[in-house]
Amino acid sequence: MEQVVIDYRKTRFITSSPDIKRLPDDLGAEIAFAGRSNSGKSSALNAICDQKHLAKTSRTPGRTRLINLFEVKPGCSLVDLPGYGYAAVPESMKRQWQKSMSEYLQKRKALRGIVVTMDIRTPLKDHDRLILDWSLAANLPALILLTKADKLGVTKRREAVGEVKYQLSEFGGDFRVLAFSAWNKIGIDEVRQTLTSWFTLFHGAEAPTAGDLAAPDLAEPDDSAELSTHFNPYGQVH
Ligand SMILES: Nc1nc2c(ncn2[C@@H]2O[C@H](COP(=O)(O)OP(=O)(O)OP(=O)(O)O)[C@@H](O)[C@H]2O)c(=O)[nH]1
Ligand SMILES: [Mg+2]
Repeated sequence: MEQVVIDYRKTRFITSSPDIKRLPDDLGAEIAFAGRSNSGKSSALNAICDQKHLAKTSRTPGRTRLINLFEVKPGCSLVDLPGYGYAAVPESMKRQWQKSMSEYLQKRKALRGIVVTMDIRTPLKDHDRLILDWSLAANLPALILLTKADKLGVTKRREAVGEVKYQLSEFGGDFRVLAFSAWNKIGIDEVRQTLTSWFTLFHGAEAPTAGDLAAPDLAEPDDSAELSTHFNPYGQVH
């Protein structure tokens, strides 16, 4: 098969939306970046696209509050989602972000795969596990980026990747785990290759996924009952 090359540097901002109703038509192929607040989603997206200010980044957690859509080429887009697990925002605002994120994951037919970012020093928090479990149940491929890998030496980095792979073996899924640094450009080529394979494999095809499966419940334990009917692999009633 002819090798497809996608030039991620051509990626351009299309729109920001508080909910999926205001996104462009649900066509083509989209790959979403999900992860805890401040884990480096927006920075990863910028590094992959080799552009400094495509997605807004910040030292303050909770920078990305809307669903942000970027077009790589016609029919292929990257989506920067609001982060989860950030405590210091008003409850109502948190609910709104989580709702828009869950809604996107649950309903967007164009979704072809997710990139889950986790700080390499603190991977696999509860909500990360929930989202990975959900992706498995939804039959959606997931790529795990252990971000800020520049904070560790090569040996520790390798150990961290090995540990996460080991922990995930119990999930039974075929997750790809990469050490990544937006600052030092670690893992960029590998991520691009994976994204390109998802875009080409599933382009134009029906989503391999989500169907009617509810999105992961990423609400905090004291969050609104409205979200509590969402898929929860651990069976906890929130
Ligand atoms: N050392 C290091 N810091 C990074 C790296 N990538 C991101 N950061 C820092 O981590 C912080 C958060 O980065 P963002 O990309 O805004 O994180 P985010 O996941 O989009 O955060 P929210 O939008 O709040 O959910 C910023 O201070 C970044 O400079 C990296 O590769 N190495
Ligand atoms: Mg962000």
